[in-house]
Amino acid sequence: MTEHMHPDAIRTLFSQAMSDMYRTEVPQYGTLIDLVREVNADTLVADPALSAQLRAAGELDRLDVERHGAIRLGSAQELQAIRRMFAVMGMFPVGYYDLSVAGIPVHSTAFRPVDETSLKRNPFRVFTSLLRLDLIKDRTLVAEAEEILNQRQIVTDGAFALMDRAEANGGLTEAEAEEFVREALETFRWHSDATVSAETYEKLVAAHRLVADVVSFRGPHINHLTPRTLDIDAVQRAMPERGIDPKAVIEGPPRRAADILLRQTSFKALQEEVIFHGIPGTHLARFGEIEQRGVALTPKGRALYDLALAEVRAGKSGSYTERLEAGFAALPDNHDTMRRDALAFYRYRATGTAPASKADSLDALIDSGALVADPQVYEDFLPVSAAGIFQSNLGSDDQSSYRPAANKDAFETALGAQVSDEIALYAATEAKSLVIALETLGQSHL
Ligand code: OOG
Ligand code: NI
Repeated sequence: MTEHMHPDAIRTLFSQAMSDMYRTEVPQYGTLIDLVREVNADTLVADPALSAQLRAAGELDRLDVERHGAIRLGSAQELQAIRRMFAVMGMFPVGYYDLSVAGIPVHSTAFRPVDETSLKRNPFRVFTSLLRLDLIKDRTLVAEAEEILNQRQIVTDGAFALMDRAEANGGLTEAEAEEFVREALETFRWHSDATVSAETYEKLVAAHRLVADVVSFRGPHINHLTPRTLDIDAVQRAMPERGIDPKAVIEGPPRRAADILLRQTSFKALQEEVIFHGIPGTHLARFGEIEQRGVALTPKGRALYDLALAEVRAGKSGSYTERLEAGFAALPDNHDTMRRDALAFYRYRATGTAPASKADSLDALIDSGALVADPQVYEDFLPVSAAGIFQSNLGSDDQSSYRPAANKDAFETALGAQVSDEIALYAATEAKSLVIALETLGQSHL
């Protein structure tokens, strides 16, 4: 019997290797990681209640390893190869994001762990976009782009061999896993030698900067890695002191007492030197980003979020921050109300103190302290925020808008699998945790 390394452990090896590689490729990322670690440590000291809550919910340990990355792919074959690669590390496609509404010719999913234990060990996720050449008008250029993409192989032979072996044997040994991570890393490495001429590159840029970014290189270089901070405003303020130039506004909800969903900000993409068939030039590619995560919202809560954000974005009076705060007034800023109004998802746990008699409501059990509802971290992404991040790192001249054309079916066909519904995952976690907690407390009648 050969021992297989747990996919969660392979994911941790991979996420660490990616972080080390990106630190050498983009030194500002290292600066940002250090800053986030300092701010998180300060926040936990200054807010013992938050610290205790995270520890009790089992979420403190994942904080230091937590990050997400993003890649952009050119074809269905590439997307399928990447799906198989991530599956070896326990990362599966969750959610569908249509970015065409924001003028970006891609649709996306997030590869991430899905079960609770795996999320607690290491929630590493990769926002993965597939280029939509069907939205590009210049069909001659599209044919040329497809031809170029057909000639590249983004996954090494060594990685393919180990993916075959993992699928056949149901896993990889530790030695195989280490080799697999080394091979997988090659897919996401930066290449400063483009595969196209300067002239072709300019034509691709004219179609859309994103087309050029996907088509002109040997592989889907990781374009950012994002650590999770507990205080994004503090990091945003401190960035300039460390020589980092952040984008002007933080995407997502305003600062709140009870964090919801996801707040994100990035530093501008670097102008990098690239050789186009022997001719030096530049390309805007890689950037840095930080995020603060809050509770996952139910469809009812999310509808309120979407409405508030739309109002804020349409509004003209006051500063963006003022409009944000006013616009979000309709979303109660405390977990108790959000839970009672079914606006957000929670995970229930029993504390040591079981009540002697039968409680007559869930709220009574919670008030007595026997039952605790921890907010479930939002593990996914937000399309409007993602569009803001894309735009800020592509250069703001790309504002073309496509006819909104979400096409989840086409995406799943290209993927060769269905994406999971993130809402169903949060709802299942909540329901399961409640059954177990009530059983533990002898309160299954509720
Ligand atoms: C992905 C941008 C989206 C996020 O955190 O929303 C993203 C990209 O630029 O490829 O990473
Ligand atoms: Ni990101």
